[in-house]
Amino acid sequence: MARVAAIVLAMFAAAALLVKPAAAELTRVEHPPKTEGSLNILAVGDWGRRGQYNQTLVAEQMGLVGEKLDIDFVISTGDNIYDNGIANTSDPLFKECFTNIYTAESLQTPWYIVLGNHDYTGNALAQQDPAIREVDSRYLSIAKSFIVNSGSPGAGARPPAPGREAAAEVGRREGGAAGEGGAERRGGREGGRPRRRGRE
Ligand SMILES: *[C@@H]1O[C@H](CO)[C@@H](O)[C@H](O)[C@H]1NC(C)=O
Ligand SMILES: CC(=O)N[C@H]1CO[C@H](CO)[C@@H](O)[C@@H]1O
Repeated sequence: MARVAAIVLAMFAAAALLVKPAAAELTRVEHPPKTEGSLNILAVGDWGRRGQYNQTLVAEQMGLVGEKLDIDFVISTGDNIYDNGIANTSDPLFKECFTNIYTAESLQTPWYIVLGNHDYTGNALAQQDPAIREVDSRYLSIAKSFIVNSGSPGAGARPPAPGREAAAEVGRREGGAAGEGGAERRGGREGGRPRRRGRE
């Protein structure tokens, strides 16, 4: 038993070594939990476009659930703007697919956003340009991969209980032309391979 435990521990230690250096290089943003230590989030991806493909219906439900759960932020896992992302930070598609759709009160929180292949086939850097936040301040596509750290107590927040450190890592899912590949370095969750799927 002890030997098994030791081996398991060694494996965890090895895994920690693999993960740590790469994690240290990633951009971090701090998002403290609520004062009692809780954190509620919504995650969404493959949004739709201009409200079509049920995007508006999903947005309305997100608004209701978001209110019920008193969400702290939203995570978007990519394929935000179909078909080919946006062309520049003043591309009207941005408002048509984001600002004008996710209008519910509860969704007026930070959105931590990574890009999908449909975003990369457009001007990926436009979605990560700070100028996009002048169009809509919620849109936090900070880097290709980044860490949203909700583990540290912020102003007014008390330290989270052990095991409550919710370091939600938002990693780029897609390999691709624009990638320097934070996710791949962290153990290749998607092996840098584009997901196989159709146009949606
Ligand atoms: C931004 O992209 C839109 C949509 O393609 C285009 O109509 C507009 O001319 C572009 N604006 C600039 C400043 O390049
Ligand atoms: C209720 C509703 O609008 N459903 C639509 C969801 O999107 C598909 C197309 O992807 C439409 O066919 C449905 O009418």
